[in-house]
Amino acid sequence: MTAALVKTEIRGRVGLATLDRPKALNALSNEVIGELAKALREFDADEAVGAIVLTGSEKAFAAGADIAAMQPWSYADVYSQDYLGHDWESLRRIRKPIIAAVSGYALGGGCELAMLCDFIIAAENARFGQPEINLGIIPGFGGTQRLVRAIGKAKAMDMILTGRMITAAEAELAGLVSRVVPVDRLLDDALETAALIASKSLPSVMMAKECINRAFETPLDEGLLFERRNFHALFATEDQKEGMAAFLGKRSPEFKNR
Ligand code: CO8
Repeated sequence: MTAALVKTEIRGRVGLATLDRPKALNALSNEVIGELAKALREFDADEAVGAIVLTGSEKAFAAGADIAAMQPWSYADVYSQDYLGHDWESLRRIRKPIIAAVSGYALGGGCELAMLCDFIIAAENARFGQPEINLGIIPGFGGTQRLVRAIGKAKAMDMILTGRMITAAEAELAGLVSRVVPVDRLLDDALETAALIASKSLPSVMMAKECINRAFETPLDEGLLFERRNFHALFATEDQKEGMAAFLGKRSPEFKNR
């Protein structure tokens, strides 16, 4: 039996998935992504989990797609296996919030995987980049789309056309990451943040995620209507009654996630 490439555990109400392929700096082979997709789907289906943290090692969140595996592939190989389809695509259908806790390198597919998460907390040593151009290819898992939305055209063009890496500080300034923390605080900070999110009412958390993501897919008019209808729908939950009663009663809410 081969060792797991993605370690999972549940801490409180937080599902923690850790990429664990240290010898290749967590290079994202199909096997790694297959295991990750399965782990995240299980967290998504588990009532005990309210939020998810995805992390790597101190040296690398993930140094990209597996270059050794890709090097010999022909067009027919990547097309017929629908490389970056299937498991890769299924990652974006996870409905619970996912925080990427990034230390070290987040390059190529690693940067794209972090961007696919709902937000990124970076350690001070984090380095983000889309170096595919140095390999004679381009980003293939959302880099040309999500990076532009995250940091704007000028910086995205700069990064993708030159392949240069940016530091955690530059990533924070550009809006790619939500905050930067010391390396030794990264996991605790991400887990505490996820635990805070998991303490809220899950339907409202999931709807908020869905509405924010819809902002990238629709014209403003449609997005506002989508938001308003979901807002209305939350008045059908017990947690809305509880949350507002708790506020008025000057006590903490006890959410039941229904
Ligand atoms: N694939 C396979 N193996 C890798 C990768 C990778 N992406 N990155 C590092 N490794 C391996 C190295 O080959 C090396 O193996 P070995 O010890 O057997 O020689 C080991 O990891 C350690 O790496 P280095 O010795 O190079 O470590 P350094 O500290 O000197 O350098 C770097 C670290 C700067 C991160 C360097 O390893 C590097 O530049 N890596 C490649 C980064 C890169 O180009 N990434 C983009 C890959 S292409 C891509 O992601 C396509 C995206 C399309 C979507 C796919 C979604 C995943």
